[in-house]
Amino acid sequence: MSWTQDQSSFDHIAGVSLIAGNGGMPAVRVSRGALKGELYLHGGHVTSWKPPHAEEVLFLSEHAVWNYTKAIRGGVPICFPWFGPKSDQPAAPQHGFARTREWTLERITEEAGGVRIDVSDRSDERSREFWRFDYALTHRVAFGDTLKMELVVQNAGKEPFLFEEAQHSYFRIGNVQEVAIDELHNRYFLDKTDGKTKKQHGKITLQGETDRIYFDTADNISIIDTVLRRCITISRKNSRSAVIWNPWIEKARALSDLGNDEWQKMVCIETCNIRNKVVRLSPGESHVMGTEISVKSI
Ligand code: TA6
Repeated sequence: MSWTQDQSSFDHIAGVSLIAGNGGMPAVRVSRGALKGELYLHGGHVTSWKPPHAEEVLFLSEHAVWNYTKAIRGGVPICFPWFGPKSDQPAAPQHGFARTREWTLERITEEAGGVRIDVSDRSDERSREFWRFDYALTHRVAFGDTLKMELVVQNAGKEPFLFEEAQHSYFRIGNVQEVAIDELHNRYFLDKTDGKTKKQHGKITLQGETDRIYFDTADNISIIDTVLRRCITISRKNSRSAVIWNPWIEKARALSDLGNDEWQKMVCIETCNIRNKVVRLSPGESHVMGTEISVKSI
């Protein structure tokens, strides 16, 4: 377990505790009246956010695997430094290694009526087995009326590098066939379920397996959920691509850490910089990509 901050140094912050979470894995739990949240050091991974005025917003699989070998299925996995399979090394972990590394708790502070938790991960011999560059990652997560997550990537080495990144957020919804995704209509996307064909659609609803990369878009995205009677808005900062994913029936069956029917209750809307939007950093430079999630009743 890697804590750089002693529990006594944030004892004065009400409603925050370091816990042995599922599988005994270290996590930070926020419980302040009706505001709840959880962040695992495994992957620097947010698994839960319940704002004071609404029910849980993030989807978490009942079959998620709670050990150090696999990314947690649900919440907000972090994909870095590549997205999907690594093009020149098919045996390298899908979506990069950040989501299966053990991050360090840096600090916990009060922020605007909520709690901010900073966790970090730095390159080492194991990361260099797959990617030779030196990096420092920080995930700054503020649980409050909104959920604000900023992923800071710093080039800590002596040569420039290119990377892809994603906050691969899973949202909890009433029924995937009843939601509409707003503000991406008429944007171009690559359809990964159809040979990566370039397409464009009007109103977005999901009626089958969906795996789309939207490119050249910085728009905010909303999920209109008429079953749970709420609208989730995803505001993005420095993100020029987005992904929408739902595995549907067959692919869900093939995923051992997702229940056979759970695909109906989730949709991934991912804040990212991937494909033609890879980021280049010179030595010493940093890049911040962020997602702020808010919910209102409809
Ligand atoms: O973001 C969509 C995606 O890349 C899909 O193609 C799908 O495979 C998904 O991520 C989940 O990937 P994972 O490695 O977490 O099973």
